[in-house]
Amino acid sequence: MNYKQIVTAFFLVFSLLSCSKDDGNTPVPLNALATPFASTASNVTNTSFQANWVLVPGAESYLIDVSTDNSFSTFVTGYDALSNSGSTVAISGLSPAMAYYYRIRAKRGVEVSNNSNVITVKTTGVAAEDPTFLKVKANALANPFFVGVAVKAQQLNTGSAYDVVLKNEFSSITAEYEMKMDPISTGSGTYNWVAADKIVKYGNDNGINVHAHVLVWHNAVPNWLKDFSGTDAEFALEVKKYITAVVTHFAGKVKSWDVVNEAVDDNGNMRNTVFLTKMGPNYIKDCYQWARDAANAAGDTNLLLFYNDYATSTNINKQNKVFAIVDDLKASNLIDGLGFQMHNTYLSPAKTQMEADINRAVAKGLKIHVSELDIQVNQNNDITTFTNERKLAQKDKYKEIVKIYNALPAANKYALTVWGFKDNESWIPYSTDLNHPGNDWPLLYDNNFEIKSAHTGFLEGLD
Ligand code: 9MR
Repeated sequence: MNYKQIVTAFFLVFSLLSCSKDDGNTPVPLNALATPFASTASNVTNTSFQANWVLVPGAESYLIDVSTDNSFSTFVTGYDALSNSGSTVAISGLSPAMAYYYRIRAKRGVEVSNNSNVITVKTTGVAAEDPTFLKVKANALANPFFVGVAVKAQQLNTGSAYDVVLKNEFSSITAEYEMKMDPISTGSGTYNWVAADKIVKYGNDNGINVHAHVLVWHNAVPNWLKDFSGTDAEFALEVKKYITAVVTHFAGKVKSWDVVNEAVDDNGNMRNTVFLTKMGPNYIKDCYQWARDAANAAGDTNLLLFYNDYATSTNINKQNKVFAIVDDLKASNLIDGLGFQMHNTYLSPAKTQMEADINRAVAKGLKIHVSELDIQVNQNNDITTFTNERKLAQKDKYKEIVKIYNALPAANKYALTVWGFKDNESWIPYSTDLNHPGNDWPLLYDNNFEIKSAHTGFLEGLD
């Protein structure tokens, strides 16, 4: 090779190298396979979609990845580098209402391009709910707790839908109203035990825990006691007689009692009830003492005594007053647990508010009962049907409270009770007590007794 040939060869190599630089710095092979562009999915159904991309010059085939996470740490079965020679492929066998991600690489011989952009596609339809039974999952936890439901005596007939669901799913029951004073107390010293006995027997016969609700509540005072014309001291004796009779009647058959319910007003003061008016501020302590004495006298020294109230997570004045009552009872060893009703909405209370509230009771060594859980999704009456978006928001909120509960120390766990079965039988829709302006869907089962996304959220809270 002469000098001229060497110079020519040098220039040829130099110019070839220059042409092959894509950024001026990094040499890449000539005619490198371009990265394909993934385009939007088409024909989306509840179980499939069509993945699309733009063809790349020189490509012989394409590799398609489909995943349920956008970092592609796992792949949908059958879609890990699936090979295809066209510009579209049908992806099938998917689950309804789920997000999927796909990306494409071009291939020529052994050469494979970079991954394309990632396309997100959500399948249509309604998510299939997890059919696992609540108590089965809760019982398998390292630190299990009771999963409870509010019941009515008429639901507890063997073979009824309620009976079947209850025995499958729940390990605790609370009477929604039939163990309150107004149905039981028919007069001074006279009692109607029929419905309450049926509920307690059902629990006992089926190995289901019974949380008894409630001895003293201003909203459940029978007329004869409301209209009581005796002295205040005689009124107090009637309350004592009632508490003693009822606690004695169910001693050994129920695990716990809500002794006093909702004694604090929303303004953070003692609620102005007939009990406060006639018995004075010490009435709460008296009621707990009478309950404890009756249980002990009947040989039930393990009865758990609870105080129960609502909206303490968002109303700090109320929360403070409740804890002042708790401290007072605790000083006399008259309280074992605190019930947080949790008639919540899909927006409130915030996680941190619930945690702070519950943790105050944990710090006092009390058992925690989330005692009347339901989650409204239409408190502002802005929907007429239960939308998918609200279903998922409600699911998340159920998951959140169950997660908070499940994270409690073992010694503080007692039960998490849902306030009823089916949406259309809940006290929430159109409730005058709540000033609820419309329909709502607050529970775990729909009107047909099908499990809702809320139920799946409950299960996910146990993960
Ligand atoms: O949900 C209960 C409803 O069916 C009863 O008619 C009502 C009166 O007994 O009580 C409802 O339950 C309340 C619970 O006992 C205490 N916290 C508030 C609940 C909703 O009012």
